[in-house]
Parts: sequence; C-alpha cells; structure tokens
Amino acid sequence: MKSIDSNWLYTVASFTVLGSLVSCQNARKEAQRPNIVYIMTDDHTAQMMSCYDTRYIETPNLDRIARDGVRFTNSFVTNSLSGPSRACMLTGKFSHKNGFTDNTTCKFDASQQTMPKLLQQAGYQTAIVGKWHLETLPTGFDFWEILPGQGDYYNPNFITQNNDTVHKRGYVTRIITDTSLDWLQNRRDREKPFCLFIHHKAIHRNWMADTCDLTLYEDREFSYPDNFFDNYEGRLAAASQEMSIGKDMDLIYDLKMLRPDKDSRLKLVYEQLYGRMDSAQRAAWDNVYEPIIDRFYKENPKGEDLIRWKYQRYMRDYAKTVKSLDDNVGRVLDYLEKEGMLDNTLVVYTSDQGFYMGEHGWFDKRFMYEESMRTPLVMRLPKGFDKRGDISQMVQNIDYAPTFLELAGVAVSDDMQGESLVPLLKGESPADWRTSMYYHFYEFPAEHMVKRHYGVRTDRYKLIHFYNDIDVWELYDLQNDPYEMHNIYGREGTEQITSDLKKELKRLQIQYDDPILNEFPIGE
Ligand code: SGN
Ligand code: CA
Repeated sequence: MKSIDSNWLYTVASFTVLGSLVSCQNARKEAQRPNIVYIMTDDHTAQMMSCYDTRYIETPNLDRIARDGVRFTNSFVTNSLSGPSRACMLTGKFSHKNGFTDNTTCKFDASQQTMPKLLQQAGYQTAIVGKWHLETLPTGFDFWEILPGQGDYYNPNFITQNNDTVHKRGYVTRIITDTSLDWLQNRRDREKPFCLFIHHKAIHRNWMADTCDLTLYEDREFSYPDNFFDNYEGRLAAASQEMSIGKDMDLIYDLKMLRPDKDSRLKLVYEQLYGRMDSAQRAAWDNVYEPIIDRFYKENPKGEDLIRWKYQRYMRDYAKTVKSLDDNVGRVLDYLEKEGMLDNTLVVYTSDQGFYMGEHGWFDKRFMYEESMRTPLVMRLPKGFDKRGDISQMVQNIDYAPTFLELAGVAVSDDMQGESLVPLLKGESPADWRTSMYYHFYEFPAEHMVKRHYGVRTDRYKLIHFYNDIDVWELYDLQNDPYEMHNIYGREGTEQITSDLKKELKRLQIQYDDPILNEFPIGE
C-alpha cells in the first residue's frame, strides 16, 4: 500500500466501530470527510474554455471553478478516446492494464478493482449519472443512471439500475444535471460522504445545442488557427487520417444542412436524431437552421470558401453546445453553495480528452499531438487545501483515482499507476514529480483512421512511434514548434535527443509494463 498523509484524515478502521455514541461521533467525522463532485464532459477541449483560451467563447461557470480553485496547465490523457479514457480514470491504470484499449472491440471487465469500489468500501456513497461508454454495466456505484453508448442529445433514453430503459423528455445536459441534483437532494444517505460522477454527453459530435441556445454565436466570425490549411509534410500518419473539416465533416449530419433533395454519407443518421425532437423542439430548431440552409444552398460555396464556411458552422454549433454545459455546471455550483457544501467538496471539471478546433484542418482527437493529448482540468478545493491559481506539473487522467482515494483517506493500492495529486493541491512541489509521460493509442483500423502509436512527452520534446501498418517515428521540439508542424526525427543534430528520449520511452514501457515493448524492442 502506498502511504497516505493522514493528519486530517480518519482511518478506515474507525468506520467499523459500533455503538450509538460512537456512531454519533462517526457521523460528525463522516461529515468532515470531503465530498467529491467529478464533472466530466465529452470532447471538451481547453481552446473552448475561457479560463484557458480567450480567443473563442466565454465559459463563466467553468472559469468560476478555476478562479476559486486551481487550473492545471499541463493536464493530459494517456489514450485520447472516450472508453479508454474513462477506464483509465476509473482504475488509475493505463489501457494495457485495465484492458479497455479502444471503443470498438473492448468490454470493460467490471469485476476489476476500481476507484469507486474502493471509495464505497471505505464508507463513501458513490453515484454516476450520464455517459459511461464501457459496454458492461457500472459496478461500484450505489446509484447509477447511464446513457446507452453515446446517448442522444434530445429526449434521450437512460439505462437505470434495475436494467430498465427509461425515456426522458428534454435536453441531455439539463436532464443529467437534474438527475444528479435530485440524487444529492433526495436520494443519497446524508450520513455518508459522497463521490458523484456527473458525466455529460455534450459536447460530443454532432454538437446539437439546446433549443434555448440555438441563436447564440450566429453573428460571430471565429478566427482560424495558423495551421488550418496544413499540408502534413513529413508526417505520414497525419496525412492519412479521416478527420478533416474539408474532406470528412458531413454537411448534413455534422452541420445540419438537411434538405430533401440533398444527400450525404451520414444523412440517415441525422434524420434519426432530428426525428427524436418533439414538435416544439423541431420548430425552434427549424427557426434557426432553415434560413442558414437556404442561404447555404443558394450561395453554394466551393473549395477553400466551403472549408471556411464549414469551420464557422462547426465552431458555432460547438460553442452553443458548450453554453448549456456551462450553465448546468453553474447550477451544480449554486446548489452546493446554497446547501453549505462547497467548502467540504472537491469539485473537478475535466473532459475525456481534448479536441481539434480546426488545428491541422481537423475535428476529433486520437493523436498524441497537443490539442488531443491535453485535456482541461480545473478543481475547486475543499477547505484545508490552500493552493490557488495554476499548477504546472504534468498530470494524467490515471492520477484521478489515486487523488480521490487519498482525499478520502483510503490507501492507494500499489497496482495503480497514477500519482495522487494531493501534494500539488496542498501547494507542494515534490522533487520527484514525473518529468515525462507515456501515451498509447490503439483504435486502428477504425473511424477517422488514426494509426496506432505510442510515445513519450517531456516538457520540451515529444517522440512518437506510429506502428501496425506503418513504421514511422516523429520527433517534435515543443519549444520551437508548439503546433507540431516540423517532424525533426532523423535530422542532423537530433541524435542525442532522440537517443535520450528512446531510453526514457523504454524506461516508461518497463515501468508501466506495456507488452508493446516485446513487439518493438528499443535498443540500447
Ligand atoms: C463516434 C463519432 C466519431 C468519434 C467516436 C469516438 N462518430 O463514433 O466521430 O470519434 O464516436 O468518440 S459519429 O458519426 O457517431 O458521430 S468518443 O469520444 O466517444 O471516443
Ligand atoms: Ca470523447
């Protein structure tokens, strides 16, 4: 067992003592153990959060968490995809250890050790509402209500604990928040501390906003990232993806340009989603989109004009979808404040990964490049944690499980591969904090066609090996080339850096016990 700092925590043993007086004291102690509200969204990237990036939109409620608490400026995932990311955070282990390497072939082994199970054993009430995406049903939660698969934005179905499917009317972000607040107010055991996961479907593709937000951002012209028109020179894997706004973004499914006489690859899927709306929702929808559709087919942009038009539509729809999320996070914060619970609660806001907002001409994620390897992470801290402002150490989503456990006074099991962030939340700067990170993406061949790859990132450099149907290395100097446009692998003068990074990569593969090392042994 890893040691835990217990000067303000209570030992697990104390919770088993019986007797009315003692249980009364215990209730008081229980009330002091911090609660955890862990809000995770889908595909919400730091570029679209004003506490990280002021170029595009405003997110006042998310910024409120950062302003009152801490903002991690170097927060990363280990495998940039939904299911894998969720499995990493539940287990505190890399994908090759928790078994959930990709969305298409895996089912989560629900019998394995997870952070909510350990919290539950230590007397926490645990709950999850929203996106789950792990194919098997949740275990380790006292209460759960999850979306089937990706779920729907409008009038979604939920799978409930007795394995029923219930149909709910309304917009998914609001419904997930309503259910979560209802659990907090009416359904939990108030004698126990709790850990509540509020896991949103938004802002996943195809970015359908709530009816009340549809008119927002329509007059805004978003600026283009410098590498919007990228030619992928020297980057073979980047050249062969299928996630480009120009080539792969669907005019009807992604951008809502539905007209009976027009066709597209994903038209049918969009018609199903559109068909889920009731007449009032559809009227509000059509009211906004019909004039845009008319203008689009009349003006009929082509070439670069069309790509720019697609980008503007994409940015607007994504921004509108964030609005509901920001508002609903505000509702949760207001509730905790009103109930006097904010000071004894860790509120976490993060995403299952980052996302491309036109960088390299893309949407989607998967690559170990910065925009998708990163994920936003802000926290409001319970009392006793004085750190405020930025935390710049490199952290990964495998760190959440050990963090929540240490916070709850539960020993972190040795087989967890993440590190507890508690020292950072206390304002400490541990001398032995990680100086490099490991990454491994598996889902290929699959949608978007991002090739399998693994690699190491340090403060300054990134080394990536793309494998499977290719064998290509990439090296980036993040200081001189922060947007990863120049692959300098094999260039004269990079021999020492490359050899040091390969050594570090091998060290990490051994430390984390990734069997890929046997397939592609790294020499001395
Ligand atoms: C769906 C999307 C993809 C997306 C994956 C994974 N296609 O398959 O664009 O990359 O989910 O996303 S869609 O046509 O169904 O919208 S993840 O966040 O769940 O991993
Ligand atoms: Ca996602």
